[in-house]
Amino acid sequence: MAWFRAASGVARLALRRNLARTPYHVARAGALPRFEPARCFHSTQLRRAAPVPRPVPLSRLTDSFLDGTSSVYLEELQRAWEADPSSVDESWDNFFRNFVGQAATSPGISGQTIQESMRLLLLVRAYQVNGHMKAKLDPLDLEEREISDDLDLALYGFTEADLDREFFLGVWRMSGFLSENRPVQTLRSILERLEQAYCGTVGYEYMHIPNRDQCNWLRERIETVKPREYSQERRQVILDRLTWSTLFENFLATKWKAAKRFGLEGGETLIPGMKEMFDRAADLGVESIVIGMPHRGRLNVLGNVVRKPLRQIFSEFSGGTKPVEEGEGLYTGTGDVKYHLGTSYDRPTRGGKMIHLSLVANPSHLEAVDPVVVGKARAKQYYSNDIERTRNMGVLIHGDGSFAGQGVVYETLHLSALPNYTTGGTIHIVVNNQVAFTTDPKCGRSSQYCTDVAKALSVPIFHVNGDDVEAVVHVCELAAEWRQTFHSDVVVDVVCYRRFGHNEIDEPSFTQPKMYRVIQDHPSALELYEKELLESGRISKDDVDRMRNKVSTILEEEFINSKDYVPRKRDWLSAYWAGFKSPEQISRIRNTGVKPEILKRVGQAITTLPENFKPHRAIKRIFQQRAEMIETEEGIDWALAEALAFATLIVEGNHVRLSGQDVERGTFSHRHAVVHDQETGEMYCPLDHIIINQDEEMFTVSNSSLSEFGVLGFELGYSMENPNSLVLWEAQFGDFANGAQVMFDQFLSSGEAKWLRQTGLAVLLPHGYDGQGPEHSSGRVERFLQMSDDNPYIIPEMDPTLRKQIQECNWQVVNVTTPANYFHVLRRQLHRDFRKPLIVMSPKNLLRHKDCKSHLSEFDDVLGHPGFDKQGTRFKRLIKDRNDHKEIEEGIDRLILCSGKVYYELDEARKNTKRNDVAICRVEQLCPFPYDLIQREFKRYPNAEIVWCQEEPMNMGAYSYVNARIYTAMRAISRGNIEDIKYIGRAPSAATATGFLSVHVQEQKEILHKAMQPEPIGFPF
Ligand SMILES: Cc1ncc(C[n+]2csc(CCOP(=O)(O)OP(=O)(O)O)c2C)c(N)n1
Ligand SMILES: [Mg+2]
Repeated sequence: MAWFRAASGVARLALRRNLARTPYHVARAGALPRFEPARCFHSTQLRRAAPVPRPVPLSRLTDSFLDGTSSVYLEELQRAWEADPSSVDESWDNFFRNFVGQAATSPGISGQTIQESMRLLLLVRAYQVNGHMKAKLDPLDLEEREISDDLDLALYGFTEADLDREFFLGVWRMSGFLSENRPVQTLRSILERLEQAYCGTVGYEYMHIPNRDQCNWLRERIETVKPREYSQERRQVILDRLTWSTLFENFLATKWKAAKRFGLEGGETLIPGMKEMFDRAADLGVESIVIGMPHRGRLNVLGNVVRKPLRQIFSEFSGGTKPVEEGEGLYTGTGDVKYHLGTSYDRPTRGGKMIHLSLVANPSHLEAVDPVVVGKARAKQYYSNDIERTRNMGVLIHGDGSFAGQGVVYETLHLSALPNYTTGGTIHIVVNNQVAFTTDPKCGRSSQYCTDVAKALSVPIFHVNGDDVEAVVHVCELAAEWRQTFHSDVVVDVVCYRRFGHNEIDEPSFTQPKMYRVIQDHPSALELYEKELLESGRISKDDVDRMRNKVSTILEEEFINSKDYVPRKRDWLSAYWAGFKSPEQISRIRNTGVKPEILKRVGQAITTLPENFKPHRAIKRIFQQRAEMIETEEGIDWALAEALAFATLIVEGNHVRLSGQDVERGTFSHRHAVVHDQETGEMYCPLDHIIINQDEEMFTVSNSSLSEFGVLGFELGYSMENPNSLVLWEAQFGDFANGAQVMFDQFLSSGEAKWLRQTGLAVLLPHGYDGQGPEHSSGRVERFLQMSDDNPYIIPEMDPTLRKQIQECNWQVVNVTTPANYFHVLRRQLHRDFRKPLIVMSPKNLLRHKDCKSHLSEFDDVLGHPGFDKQGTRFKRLIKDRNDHKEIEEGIDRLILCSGKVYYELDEARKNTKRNDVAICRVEQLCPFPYDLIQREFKRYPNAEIVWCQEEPMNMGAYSYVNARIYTAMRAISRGNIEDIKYIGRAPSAATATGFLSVHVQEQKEILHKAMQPEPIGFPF
């Protein structure tokens, strides 16, 4: 056991280091020591003696000192091995085979001691884990990093005398360096190999990945015997691509000296890297790539990677012309700055294939586009039946500051392996220019690398020196290979610099004087590569000049052509959207009623559970009740109405996808879209079984991760791909939706106006005052209404045959009160020739309210059935009073307009007070405002005082929005002025609701009391 005592000391030391190591912080004091194996023995590398190991609790040891997984001592392992050699890991089997029986200090089989063997192995592992710390990543050579002790030879007890000794490294169940089965190597050559593999211009971080096969796959590619070598032909292509990237920026800089373009200078190798990544991905089966990226280098990517015509880019840069559509109007939205626009093109790859690239339009809000890209990629996979997820992928470009700082990055990363959100891996490229606007990394993040957030996932991170274009190309290709092999995310961190200010007008020396002194004299990556190729004789000066001239000439030509460039084709409808209408083309209003026999048939399908299925008793009862509702056609509740909407849309061939926190059961335990067998745990989703051989994903309902920003963004991206889908995101409570505020502000409310991209995404926000306190009462309808762009003082064309009111508005905001109306508003989303976001203030206590029920005849399209009017059965924008009032009711003294569940309380109060002279109308669609129907009701009750009643505080709810519009409606028919609109509701408040139930009850009572008070209501309340 002498060997054991010696070896275990070293093993413990190593394990302690690996387990207890805290993240390194960049120490910016001393210069980065350069490792040169021959000299280092006399300098920094052997300064310290090996520290005395401290005991480690058993619980902190892991299973194998190589894989970092051991919980037993070597002694125990040896006993087990002696009893049965196959009972231990092959690595230990090898170890014991070679060393057991030898004295700890006596030379081993190949002339080395047991301790030395152990130490060597630990040294190799140290490089695998921490080699990246010593990699030469910073092109400016300014970053000062503390190199891990683990890479210090002295720690392992070696001296200069050992350098030329030969050592045995063993055969291990590990690919790469340790598997070559070259029995002996000198310590010098071992070190050289380690330095070459791990400390060159690429730093590999992968040892946090717990999967041995994946680590081995990487080791095979990292620990190669031969250094990377590109053919002459590949080098020419790389040089050509780098020339394009560099001269493109130079060209823009000379033509538009004072324009902001957020140039890529200092990070130009991104372009050859991306192109080579895409070529490799195409070779491996990728046909379509969805790209998301921020401002930096976007024009370069558009021109050189996506291949948007240069003349178009230049034309837009010169101020741009608004697009013209032949034979149609001039709908162009409000537009956006040039570096935010999206586009898509097919580009040929080096391997002779075609690849479709779409760059998603994005706002200034950094990283907000991330989940949108991933959602769009997922939708592409669904529509192209890409079951393996190898034909469509997402690529996200990030900045170093934003990748580390923006929470949505983490939220997006966490979607990556969820069954209903995965895309089989997103490739992330960080353009790490080591500064964020004016902020240094040390002030911008607490982690060592800006990419550390990605270590939450088991994915590799490749840090690469952005000045070494071949290294950038190499890791970009490796990333594509990883993604296509393991179907998971991967990160490429291109460490570069920013040659100029944050934008071209900024002065960077105000804040980073030292850095910019170095940058001033630093040659570009193109100059470095040209020099390298010239010096090695791989290319001639003539070749270089010819390449540069060719690019400059084309840029000039395209610039001249840009002056006459007239954009013709509206660049906003992808193939699936052909025939959809812009806001200026009228879209006929359609019925949303469904044939009674279809309703019955799907109704049965969605209320039936398989025979042998054993649901929870309560669920069984719910499904029985639902079946009865279909059978008797009476009492259809909210959940069944929703399921009927989904089912009928699916029968019509549409895709339905509902996602959000706990949506399968439903926050309020009402939906039960997925039921669980109480014995087997098996799950059954009735909506998956409506049509024969229904594709499992055609109806998707999925509990999401606990994120709003990320998940809403994902669904938004998903919804943009194909119009024949109803995509819904439901918040747990509407109150939480503001965690996704950027999505609402930047994408949902304004995306169409800025980028001419439509979406029919429906957002369900549980809303209503029922005493649950300030964070469980309000979906903040006021915010959505404030963002609505319909003019409060202009009544648009309301004639049903000419009406484009919804098309012209940025979205629809509804607060629906009956199951049938909910059914119709959901179906309406698809039964039209355009798409608009739908914000639904959805109910909580109406889900089980005795009066909140609909008859099946309200869902159908039968003449004479309730809801069927001249134009058929449709969503009711306004529900007139429950009483069957005639066209003119002179005896009504008060007309209460309200929206949402307060209607039922008002109706109840009216019954209790027997106020038959009060009429109550429900404004189901708040935005755009139903002027025609409101005016119809005003005319019906010529003598009534007009009251807006809401349960929200005055500064919230719909009051501010409806007030101006009610006034506009009144004024147009000479019905009064603003002072004739009375308010009933809570007083203004900072919090959305009281936290005291008793106060809530009292407030609610007062609202109802006031609504029914006999005396007139004063102005304003
Ligand atoms: C969410 C968000 N917050 C703040 C800003 C303002 N802003 C614009 S660029 C920038 C710095 C970005 O740094 P980095 O991510 O490193 O990208 P770089 O500009 O260096 O390429 C900031 C803070 C923004 N655009 N988005
Ligand atoms: Mg930066």
